[in-house]
Amino acid sequence: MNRLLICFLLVVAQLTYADDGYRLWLKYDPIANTSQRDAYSRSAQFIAANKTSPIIKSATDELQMGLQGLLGKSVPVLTGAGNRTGGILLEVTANTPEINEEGYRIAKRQNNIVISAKTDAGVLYGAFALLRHLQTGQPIEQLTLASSPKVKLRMLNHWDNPNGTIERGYAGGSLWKWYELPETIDPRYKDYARANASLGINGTVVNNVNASPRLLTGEYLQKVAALADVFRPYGIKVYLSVYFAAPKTLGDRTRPGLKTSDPLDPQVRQWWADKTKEIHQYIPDFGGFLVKANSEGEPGPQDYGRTHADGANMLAEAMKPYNGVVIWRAFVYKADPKADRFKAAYEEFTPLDGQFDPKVIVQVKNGPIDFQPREPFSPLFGNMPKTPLGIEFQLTQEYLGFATHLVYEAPLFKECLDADTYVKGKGSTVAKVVDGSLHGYTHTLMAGVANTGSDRNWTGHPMAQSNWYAFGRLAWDHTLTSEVIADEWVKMTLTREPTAVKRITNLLLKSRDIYVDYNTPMGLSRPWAGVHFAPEPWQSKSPRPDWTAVYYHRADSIGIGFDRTASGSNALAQYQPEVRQQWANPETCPLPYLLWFHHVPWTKKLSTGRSLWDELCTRFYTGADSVRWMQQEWTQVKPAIDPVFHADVAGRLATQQREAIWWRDAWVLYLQEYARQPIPAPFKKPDRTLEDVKQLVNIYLMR
Ligand code: GCV
Repeated sequence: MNRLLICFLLVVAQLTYADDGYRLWLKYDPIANTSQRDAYSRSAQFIAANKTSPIIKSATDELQMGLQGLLGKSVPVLTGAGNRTGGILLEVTANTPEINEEGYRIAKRQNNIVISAKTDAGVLYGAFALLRHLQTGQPIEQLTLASSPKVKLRMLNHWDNPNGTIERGYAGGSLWKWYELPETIDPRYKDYARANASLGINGTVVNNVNASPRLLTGEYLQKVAALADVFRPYGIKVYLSVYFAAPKTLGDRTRPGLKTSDPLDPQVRQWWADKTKEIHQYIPDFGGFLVKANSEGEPGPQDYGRTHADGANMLAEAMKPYNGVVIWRAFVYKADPKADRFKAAYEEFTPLDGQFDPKVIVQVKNGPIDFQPREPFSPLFGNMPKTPLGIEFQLTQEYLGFATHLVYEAPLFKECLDADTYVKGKGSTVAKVVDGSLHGYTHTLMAGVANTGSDRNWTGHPMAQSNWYAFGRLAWDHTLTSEVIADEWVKMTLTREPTAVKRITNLLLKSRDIYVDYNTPMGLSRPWAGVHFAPEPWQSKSPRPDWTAVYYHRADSIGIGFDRTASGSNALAQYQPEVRQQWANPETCPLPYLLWFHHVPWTKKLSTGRSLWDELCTRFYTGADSVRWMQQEWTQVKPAIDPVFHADVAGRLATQQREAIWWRDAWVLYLQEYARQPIPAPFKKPDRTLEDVKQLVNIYLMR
């Protein structure tokens, strides 16, 4: 085919293809710049690997598919390269001292591009890295890349239920078609695995932490095994969330359930040993268990007067003959009206440091409460030196506007990872706790609560794909910046037109602060009722105080905020002195965290020169106004974006704009009743009343 014809076909392909978002960042659309395409093409005349295996096949398949799309040519896979040059060699070799087990090195050798790794999985990650390099339009003449994951277990946690729903899921139903499994394998499972492998994600917990015992039945284990078979060639292991009381509840036709699920009961221990053996018969490389116990009504060892360590160690004992791990969540808080929920996890878990079996990892949410739009880091990080602590982020936007608000989460993740615990002096960041370098943990883990679902575009809001992407990239390398990740994602997913890339990257980077400004500025948190979406800062009725909104902001006629200094709950005592001293003083506490730790008078002058009331109003108003700016920026990039994708995001931004004003009005009208101050100029009083807004919320929540 001559060059002109190829160009013509490429243009037609681009003009006629409506992007429904299914292909994520693995689009492999043709490279429009012909000299660049030719240069890449000269280096990609064949693919050859020095071994065969299912994972290596995934790597060669992906390279073939990617190069076909990017370069418009079919690249052959040879059984051996011989003396040929101008190709891509995949090499599993021990001769790679600079990288770890799953790392990769990409270098030019005798006019070939050589992807080397110690393991097949490393080669697969290298293949994806090479494709990313081409997709983002980087030169390959002097190609040398070497990268190793900093964290060993990089996994998604799905909160998917056997009935096909997803707890806090906003992208349709579950990806897993339980009813059809194991016989029918949806091709989507493979695409899910490809997307994860492209980021280096190597584990997936397929079911909700509020776990149904059904997942542990033979019927379901067969289904899970079928998923594991699809994921294995992509280096991904399957994990299960388990229901702690399963020994008691899970009888079958041949045996009734046990009388107890006490972790120290020998029969219960045997039950778990047998169940773990059975799981391995279905899934020989089973990754392990994830457990939510004695939290939000879930059963656990404390039901029998035992500790979290007793419960976790029992499962670890069952797992002893195998490679798997036990991941035990630290998301616990009791219904104690006098307690501060902020302190709960630290209080329950730090006394257990050193008591967990070496197979146990304790999984800690990034902040002390619950995935709020902005939280200080959990004080557990740094304070359990003898227990591997994994971090749990939430990708699904439970508190970030569901599927209508555009919030790029990398800055949220980074803020926590880069926070300094000071536990071993300056520079003891949360990231260094999590990657094990600070305390020498043998197991390291980063988990993200998945934002995927059955929607064609996977994540509901198409831009939320960037959060899946960002999580995976940071789980691999937490030193990457939010900007670098955004830039990559935009180029791979949306456009490579330079001005548009800049604008969208900037939009993404600002989006989280904009959301925080109209939603929960300056350390406000949890202004929600049961549905974590509509504004209800006035909400004060609930079976337990820490499920109300007023518990968190504590607004009164004097001021607003939760006093967590020594004169209040003293939660600050859980941090190292360097952190505590800075945050305990309202003059030095960073403004974004101020109301997390202080009850501040409305009239207090802040470092911005405004009073607290004026500052809060400024944030609510500028936050809501900034959504208009987001809309304008998105309009500007229209010529560079697929029209279907563009229209989808534009529609959601319009909803976001309406809802941001809703948030602004709800907060200022409600708080005004306490602050008794006018809305500062130049902002205009909302043109509705507090009652109007409450009514709107009731309609939304169908009350
Ligand atoms: C899976 C929050 C969410 C719950 C979730 C829980 C958890 O409370 O609202 O839906 O339950 O966190 O992380 O266990």
